[in-house]
Amino acid sequence: MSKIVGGVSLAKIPWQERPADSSAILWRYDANPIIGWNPIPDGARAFNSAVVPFGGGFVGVFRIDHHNDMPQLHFGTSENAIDWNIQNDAIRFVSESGEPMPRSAYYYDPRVVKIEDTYYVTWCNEFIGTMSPTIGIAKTTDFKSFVQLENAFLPFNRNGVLFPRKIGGEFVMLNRPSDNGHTPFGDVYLSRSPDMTFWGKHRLVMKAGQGGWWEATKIGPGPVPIETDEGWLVIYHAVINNCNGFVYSFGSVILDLDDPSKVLARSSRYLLSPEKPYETTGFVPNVAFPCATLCDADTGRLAVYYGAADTYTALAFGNVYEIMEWTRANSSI
Ligand code: BMA
Repeated sequence: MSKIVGGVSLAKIPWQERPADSSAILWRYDANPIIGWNPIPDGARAFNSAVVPFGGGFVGVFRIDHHNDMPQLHFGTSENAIDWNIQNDAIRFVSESGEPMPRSAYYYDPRVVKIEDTYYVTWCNEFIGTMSPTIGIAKTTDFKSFVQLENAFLPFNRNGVLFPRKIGGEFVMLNRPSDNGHTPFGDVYLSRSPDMTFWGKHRLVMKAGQGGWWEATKIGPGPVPIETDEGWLVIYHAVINNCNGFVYSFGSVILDLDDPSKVLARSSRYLLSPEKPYETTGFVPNVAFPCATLCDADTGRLAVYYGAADTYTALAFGNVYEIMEWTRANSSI
């Protein structure tokens, strides 16, 4: 049995037991969605967002699409990680010297990770002046001041997901090179940096389609990897293109601890795929897009935060140990 490494005890994790009549490996919160339409005066939809434990409670960086459909990042707080108090004003990033940074046209799909004593936010950022996506990075220690660093990559890239510790003395980021618009392809790569500024030593981690049609069109890293003594557990999103367009599900992969460009096991089936009305109906139907987890290292309990239909924020529950076992038992490699 695997063991979570470097995690935190999180007795306050949102939790529901698996329904008695279910054998699902991930099961949905029965009060989903936890955030609905028009969550703040300036914003229409909050989804694909990131939450972390902080200061005895929880904080989040939320993707909120405004009434012009342009996404911004908003800070929020919660006592229970279910009921969120989200600020109406978008996060204003500052430079290392405290000056306001130039505004990008869009900011979306944030991830938040704690590395040593600093929290890093990564997101899909406009490479200013190009309307093309790259990975933005900011750091904070107090969630009041967010210091924006250099973009990680040239266009085009989406889904920058940092590992929660340095590996071999370097920061490591999963990412998904792409093109502009509704990219019809995508594989997962890994890049390393000695200083969170210069990124290189790029490696292919995995290509779309290995496990079947559900992930045939494109894949991308989801929440921050979870360290266990048997490898990094990574939840990834995966897309099929059918007669009605893209359908976004998510699956799991286990990466080597010392060299996470090596895949040890990869699910040949999805963990969760759009089924419920809040997943199949909304601004973009048929999207389940995970960007964060909370994990209790004592029990392995896992709460997965995912955007539903590019409209809602939803929660699903599972157990890290079960998902590790299930990934290996259903591996496509
Ligand atoms: C992707 C991203 C996600 C979004 C998904 C479905 O390309 O833009 O933010 O959830 O498409 O629209």
